[in-house]
Amino acid sequence: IKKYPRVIATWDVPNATAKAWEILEKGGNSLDAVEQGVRMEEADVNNQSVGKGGRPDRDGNVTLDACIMDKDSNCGAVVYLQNITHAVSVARKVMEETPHVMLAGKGAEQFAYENGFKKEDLLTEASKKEWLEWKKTSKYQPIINIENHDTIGMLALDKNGDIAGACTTSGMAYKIGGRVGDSPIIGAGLFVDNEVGGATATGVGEEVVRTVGSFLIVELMRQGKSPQEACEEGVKRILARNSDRPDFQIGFIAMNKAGETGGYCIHPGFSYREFSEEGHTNTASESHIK
Ligand code: SD4
Repeated sequence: IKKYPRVIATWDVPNATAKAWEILEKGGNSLDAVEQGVRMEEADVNNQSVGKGGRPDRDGNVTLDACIMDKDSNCGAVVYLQNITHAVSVARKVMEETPHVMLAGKGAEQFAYENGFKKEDLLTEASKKEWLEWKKTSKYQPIINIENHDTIGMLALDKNGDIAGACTTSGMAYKIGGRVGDSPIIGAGLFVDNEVGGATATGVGEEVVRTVGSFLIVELMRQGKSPQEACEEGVKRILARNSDRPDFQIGFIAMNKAGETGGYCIHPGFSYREFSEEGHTNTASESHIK
């Protein structure tokens, strides 16, 4: 059995990994696979952590963060993007059509319209209803694995063994307006290096930004750690500056150039999807707290 092509993604996202696999299986490249893969979640209004249907900030605005990175270390990102479902595709446009890496807010939105993206209302009735309910107490307290579940980070190795990654999210529910997390930050929420492999993160983004989590994991793999060992070390680095039993969740996944994968998280409940010649699997991640 060949170790690649292969795709791996955070959380149980079978539609997204199946889409990416469809592209990889036909001989498509890893960049198209991750973009098309995560778009499935962006379009899915039932995923309330990504794209359309995402939970809003505390003022009721849905604001998206996303990034993408290819085998040549080209990268693109958008932060605080409103009214556009496919943030990852805007990020890809930033990567391919501009001399920049990151566009924010109004500028990113304007750039998206200029590139043919259409304006959409991203706040669904379901997410609006939950937000109005939340407003009654307005207590900002992320609930482990529940409230902020399902940000998608995806890594793909194509038939040539080239890696790409993408990460997209509506961020922490009911965040302060303007808040940006780890997901669109290259090195934090996502990092790939075609000599080594890639890593991506989910959970409380502030902790991932502080430790430059995905970059750290790729560097640890460069030094010889397996994807599993590197993810464990990434979580340990976060625990070192918190309590040993923090009340927030972080989940990392990683894949190296040989197609070996791993995942690790703080609390039980995190899982990751993989699709390869070996089949389509959902793996319950090992966790620091049992
Ligand atoms: C963030 N890391 O904005 C994201 C949230 C997340 O599943 O991963 N949700 O901090």
